[in-house]
Amino acid sequence: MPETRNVRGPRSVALVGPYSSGKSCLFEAMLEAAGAPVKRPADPRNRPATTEIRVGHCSYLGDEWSVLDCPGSIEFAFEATAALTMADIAVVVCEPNPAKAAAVAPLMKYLGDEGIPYLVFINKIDTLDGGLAETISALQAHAGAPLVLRQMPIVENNAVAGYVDLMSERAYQYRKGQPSELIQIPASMLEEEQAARGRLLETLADHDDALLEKLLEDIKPTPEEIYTDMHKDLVSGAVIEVLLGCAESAGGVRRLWKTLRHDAPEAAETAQVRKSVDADGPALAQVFKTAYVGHTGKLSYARIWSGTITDGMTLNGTRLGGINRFVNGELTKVPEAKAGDIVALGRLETVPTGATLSANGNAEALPFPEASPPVYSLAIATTDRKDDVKLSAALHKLAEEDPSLFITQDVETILHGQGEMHLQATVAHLAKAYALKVSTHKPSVAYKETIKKAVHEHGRLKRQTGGHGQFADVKIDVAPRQRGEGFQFIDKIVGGAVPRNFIPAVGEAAEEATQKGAFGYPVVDVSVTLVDGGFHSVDSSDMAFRTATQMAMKEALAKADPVLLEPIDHVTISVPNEYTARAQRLLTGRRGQILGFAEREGWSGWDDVEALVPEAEMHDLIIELRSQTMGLGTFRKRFDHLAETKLAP
Ligand SMILES: Nc1nc2c(ncn2[C@@H]2O[C@H](COP(=O)(O)OP(=O)(O)O)[C@@H](O)[C@H]2O)c(=O)[nH]1
Ligand SMILES: [Mg+2]
Repeated sequence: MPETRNVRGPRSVALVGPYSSGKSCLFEAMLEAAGAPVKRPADPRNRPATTEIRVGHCSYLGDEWSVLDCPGSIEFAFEATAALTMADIAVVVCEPNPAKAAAVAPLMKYLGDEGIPYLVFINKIDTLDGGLAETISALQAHAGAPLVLRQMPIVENNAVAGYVDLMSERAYQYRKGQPSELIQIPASMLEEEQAARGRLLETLADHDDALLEKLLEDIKPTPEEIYTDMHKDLVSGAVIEVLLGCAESAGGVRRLWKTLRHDAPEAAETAQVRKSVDADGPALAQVFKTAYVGHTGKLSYARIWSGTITDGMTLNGTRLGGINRFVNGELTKVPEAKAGDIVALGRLETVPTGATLSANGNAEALPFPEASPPVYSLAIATTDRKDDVKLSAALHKLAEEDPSLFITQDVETILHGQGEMHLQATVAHLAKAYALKVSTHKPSVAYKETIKKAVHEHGRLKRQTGGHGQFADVKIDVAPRQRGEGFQFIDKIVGGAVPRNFIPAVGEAAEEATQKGAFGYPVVDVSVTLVDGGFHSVDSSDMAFRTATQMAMKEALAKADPVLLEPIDHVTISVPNEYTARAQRLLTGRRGQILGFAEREGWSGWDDVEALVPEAEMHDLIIELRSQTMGLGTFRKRFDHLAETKLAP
């Protein structure tokens, strides 16, 4: 049996993996197995998708843990990424179904790239149909290191009844909601068990010459040797340990706990290796989530990397108002928290998500993940205009809580996020937490217009109203410019046909007139040249020249062959290459002009497809892309140019 390591400080494990693989179920089973109180949903088979990190504190065999249940949906990936940044180890929860293996690819790549130790928990083992080999090899195709299957399922009457642990060579029978029972390895499995154990040892021997020598000389390694190798290789990312279980009936959950207990790095190790922080140093913490909770106010979820944080101390210039632990979904106040802990800190009003906290506020900022650029947008408006100020304040807080939400405020207020579900959850939260009635709609496209032909126009204002009249006369040439050149005003007056002091008013009025062209959209890329005009020594004024110019511009813009311009985006879709052709069809179906495709840099088996796509076709692109690529396709876009269009908006 492995010796108990002397663990310093509480550790943290993040449960991640594709949507519906059973993370939330496993979270509850783990807390329950650790004897912590757990709130289960009324109907566990119909639980709503997790959209926010859930934290649970517990202690297992004397070690303290924070378990982080992360959302699986790509639309809430930022929450999961933030949690992973804080965790000592990740458990990638997936299903024994090779067809679903690709869904784990981006996550495994992220974990590998970031050097976050992880193991794989193949959940729903009760649904195993046939062998595990296909699932393992499908997962292996996306993993950056060899997967080592540590357990073999024991199948009885076509159902998984338990497992053989290939490291201890012991067999266990699952007992619903109870610790598994030690049994004999079924005789029929012995041969297969030996072969599987051989594969496990060979993989470990790839990183341990002493073990390799023993294997070659047919000497049985000691259990301690194997456990030490597994721990070392898992922490360094050299191998990925694979466990099995059934979260629903708590099968394999204690085995998972014991593995975590043995193999997860200590908080101090994580601090040192991944954060370059000395765990014995002064108080240092990092905020990974911000939430505004009813009357409690602002809560900053933070992990403490070194030292001790006590209630009431000053962090980054703000006085701490409460340290809370997460017990059974409720907050419990504690006087202090020490290195390794994950707690919710109260009332750090000026502290944003991602901030590094220290007593003097001068600590070097620890890295924090950046949110993916938004892929879906919705315009939002209050149903009652007098709520506008309230909406704006609420949105500000929402954006602070959720760094993957972006807000722009121009003609419309637009929410930009990670998908339809993400923005729906945002709007639902807005309605609930801020009692705001809002409606959402598709954002309008920023059409522009321009002209195709140069025209000459004459504008003349002559008005006699009683004594003092108004007079101005302008002759302008209005001509198209190259796309992107913008507006230009040229003054060609010679001999004082229009006095100097009125000319700026003509220029300003000409530019103002481009705000609304023949189709009602802003006019871009035109030049206006003042060539001639006339004035009256008493009746002329800035005002009169403005009006005359406006009249001339209106006529000119209508006569100069106006055309509508639509914004075109440069779009790069990333997909596993089996979907490349589909992505291209999807783009051409949206009036996209394909520029080409190439291997996605750093992503084996993925392609980037580039195209120019009208913005008017972009609104629900992500929805269709995800539905056609098992949720894996993503894109990024940037404005490219304005193009003439005949489509009426
Ligand atoms: N058959 C089976 N179903 C499971 C198991 N674990 C979870 N589920 C079911 O899978 C669905 C999704 O579970 P959930 O924990 O919400 O998944 P999450 O999205 O990964 O958090 C629920 O209907 C669960 O009841 C398991 O071990 N076996
Ligand atoms: Mg969940």
